[in-house]
Formats: sequence, structure tokens, C-alpha cells
Amino acid sequence: MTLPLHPSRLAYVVAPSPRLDAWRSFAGDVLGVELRTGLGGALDLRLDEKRFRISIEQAEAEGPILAGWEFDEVAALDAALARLASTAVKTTPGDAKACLVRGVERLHRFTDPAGNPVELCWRHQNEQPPIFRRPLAGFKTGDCGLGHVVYTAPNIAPLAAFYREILGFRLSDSAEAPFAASFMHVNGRHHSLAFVQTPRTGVHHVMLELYSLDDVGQAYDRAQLEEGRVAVTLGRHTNDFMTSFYASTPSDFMIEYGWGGRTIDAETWEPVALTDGPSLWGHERRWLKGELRQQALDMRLRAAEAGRKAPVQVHDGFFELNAAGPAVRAERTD
Ligand code: MBD
Ligand code: FE
Repeated sequence: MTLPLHPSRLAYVVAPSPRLDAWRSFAGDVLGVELRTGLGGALDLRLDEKRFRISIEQAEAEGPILAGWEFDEVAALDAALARLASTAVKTTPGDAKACLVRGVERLHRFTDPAGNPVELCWRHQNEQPPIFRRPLAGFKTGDCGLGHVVYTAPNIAPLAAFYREILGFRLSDSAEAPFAASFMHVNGRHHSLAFVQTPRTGVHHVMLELYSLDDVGQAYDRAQLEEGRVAVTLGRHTNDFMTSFYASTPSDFMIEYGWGGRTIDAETWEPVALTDGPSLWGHERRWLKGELRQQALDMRLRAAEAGRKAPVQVHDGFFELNAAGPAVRAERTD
């Protein structure tokens, strides 16, 4: 068997923030996840049996958001470290305390060429199942990982090249309009990582996938109770077929809350050029004004006119609960 060059999945995200109270109410009320104080004093958001999937560390100011990538094979992790050593990127091993806080056995940290902190880890431990704040059917994580992380940067080409050439990420597809974007996979999830070209540098959003469309709709209702909470309206993406909305968070990035993403065959996938824009319908980006908003709408109307649509991606995984099973469930009446 040949070793994969790339990490196996997105394991976690860590964000520094001075707004832990606001995060506590947002994550509990809108996302419905379990909240717990982590070993290092952070606010841990639990989605499944992992210690945390998102951790908010108390800080003086908002800062760069860290993505943690897990390798199944320690030899593949070592090979990635060797490739990083051949570049100007310096990696630092995490000590026993750092491993304990993350819930992993090995940890290495570096900063990518845009300044985003990244960790590579091995043996991401399982703990007890989560106790959700609402009777969610659970988050679709497992082998395909947490979800996806999308970065923005003023020039995405060198960043995309770094992740592909040094870390082994594979191109799923790319777009030129309405913005330059590049989507990458490391497993059956259509993209675990993406880059979108905008003037700002950092994490744009983190996507969490639910097993139930109703959990997404019910969170959408809840989000709409707050002025400005919905940053991107409910819609469906053209490439991963995710039906989702984006919530603003107390930090400088959004959470995409979605359902029904496609599963690709990572071995045979051929990258394609996207020409229909990011969404089949919906996904109105509320911050866009004037011409840019009109351009996005025009692309959607054109996609609709051209009959662009995709089957609902219902397969076995969507009939089962998260392997961990939700600790809070709705009463069954049958
Ligand atoms: C996504 O998940 C996404 O966030 C964007 C911007 C475009 C396509 C798929
Ligand atoms: Fe996304």
C-alpha cells in the first residue's frame, strides 16, 4: 500500500477570542453543541466523541485561527514533516501538555505561508459522546473529519500550491468568478479545505455538517431571531451540493451549518472548472452591496435558467445517527 501524502482529515479548529460569553450563548443556542471547559481553560465545543472539534481560547484580541489535521499513518505524518523541513517553514513539536489539551498522541505546529497557524496530529482520541443542547441527530464527522475550513487571502495561488505540493491536498475544483477559489479534498468529503481570493487574510468560515436537514432548518429559525446572525442565507452549493446557511460568530469568521454534502471517490476524482458560481440557489451574502450582490444573483438566475440542479445526496450515512449517538434525543412517539 502506498502512503497517502496528505492528512487523513480535518480534526479541529482553535480560535483565540476575548468574547467567551458571547461564544457560549452562540454555540449553545444556535449550534446546539455541548460546551465544556477544556484542560487549558478554553471553551470547548463538542460535536461528537472527540474532546472538542472547535476550541475557543480566552485571548486579549481576536487572532489567527488554527486548523488541526490528523494523519492515520504516523509514517505519512513524518513524511509531511520531512517535506516541510525542505521548505522555509519551521515546525515545532507539541509537548505532552499540548497533546493532552488537544486529545492527541502526537502534535506538530507550523505557520503556513499566509501566516495561518496549522497543527498536524496523530491519534485523535475518542472520549464520551456529546450531550447536545438540543435534540440534534448529530454531526457528520467520522472518517471525513470535522467539516471544512475556508481561508481567504489576497493571492491564493501560492497558498494553494503550498497545500497541494507540500501537504498533498488534492484539487476538487476551482472557480474564477464571482471570485477566484480553489477547493481541495483529502478523503470522500468534496472539500475539507478551500481558498477564496479577497483582500483579507485568515479563516473565512468553518463548515459543520448535520445528519438532519431539519436540524439545519431549526438552527436557521433560531439564528434569525438575532439581528445580523445570519450572514449568508439558506442556499445550496454547486460543487459539494451542501444545503447550508452561514452564521456570524463572535469572532471574525463564520460557521457554515449544512446538510447533504456529496461524497466523492477521492481516487478517481478529476478536477473541474466551476462556471455557475458558488450556489444553485440562495446563499445571499448579506454583506455584499450593489454590483457585487447583483452579479451573484445574476449567476444564480443563469444557473437556474440553464437547469442546473443536483440530486439530493441521500445515502446510508444520512439514515443513521452519528456513531456516538446523541445523548439528548427527542421523545419517540411510535
Ligand atoms: C462552499 O462550501 C463554500 O463555502 C463556498 C464559498 C463555495 C462552494 C462551496
Ligand atoms: Fe463552505
